[in-house]
Amino acid sequence: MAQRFWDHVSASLPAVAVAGALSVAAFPAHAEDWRGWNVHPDGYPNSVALKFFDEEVSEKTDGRINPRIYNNAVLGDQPDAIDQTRSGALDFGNFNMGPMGPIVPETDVLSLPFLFTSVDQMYRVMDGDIGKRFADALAEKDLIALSWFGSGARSFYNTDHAIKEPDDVKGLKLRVMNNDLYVDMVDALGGNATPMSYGEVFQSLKTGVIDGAENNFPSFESSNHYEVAKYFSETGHLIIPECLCVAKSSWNALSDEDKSIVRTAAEDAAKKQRELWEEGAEKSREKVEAAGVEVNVVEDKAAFQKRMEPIYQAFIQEHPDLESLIDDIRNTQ
Ligand code: GTR
Repeated sequence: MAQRFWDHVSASLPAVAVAGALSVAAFPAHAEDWRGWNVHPDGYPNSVALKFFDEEVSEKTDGRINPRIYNNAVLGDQPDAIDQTRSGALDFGNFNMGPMGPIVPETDVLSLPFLFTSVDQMYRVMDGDIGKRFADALAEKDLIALSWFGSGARSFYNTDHAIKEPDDVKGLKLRVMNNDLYVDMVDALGGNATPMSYGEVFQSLKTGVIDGAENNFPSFESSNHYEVAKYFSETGHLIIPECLCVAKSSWNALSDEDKSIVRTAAEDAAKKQRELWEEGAEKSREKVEAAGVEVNVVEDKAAFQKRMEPIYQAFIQEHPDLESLIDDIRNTQ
């Protein structure tokens, strides 16, 4: 895929930037060298699992396929990377289903606040028939979802005060991922949502362009947002799965034997990621608390949930065909 990736880069960047990218990334020349996207830094649970995937695939295919994950979103921000993987300019990536919604509407179901009651329930859903249904919807948009990673539960954090009840969100400017459902979610709480790429959040918090954002403990910590936002309130409003997705064109170029090796490696990488997540989330929590972040438990989650009802109503009105999918997820024990 090297040639197509290169064409894409050279078509979209000025010559100086292209020369810079060449010297920084030193793109390998063989067609079987796979380039993968990851937003997180080295050491993050997902990054460790993705590195394992790289090594496992290279080893088990005797070097026929050599995936290499590029951390820290150096290959672009998430919505661009999803597009690039769909077109085959990138070969694989670890994508959150939040920014996937605008491309694969079915996955928007997973961005409905308080849909899942626990991370374990989310795993059970995604590992079963419903997960296959999402994988089919992604495949129609040229993404082959091989396994599902977790990303804990997302909560609000900000620079000003603890959020204990919905009205505490009033007037706060909060960064959200690129999906209108999150804008509606923050609106419903009386805040002002600002969709923005992950990489811009730290500076925006620092300069006061935004007052806060929402994420899980590992991201709050590894992005250094905790250095600026000292109030983390455990609303746990979103539990969103992430895929290890391969570009359809890269997938179709594999032999059946290699497909099976790559799929198994992706499934094993997901197992690893889920294990590492538990431990990592606890460590991140301890680190931010030690750094002076005030973490508060939100007692009355039902009050937040209640504010989300109009979002569900509007969603079902717009996508009547997805109502039974919401019910099926809710009914999964
Ligand atoms: C992280 C997630 C990333 C990205 C990021 C964000 O928790 O793992 O894929 O979606 O949040 O907020 O942009």
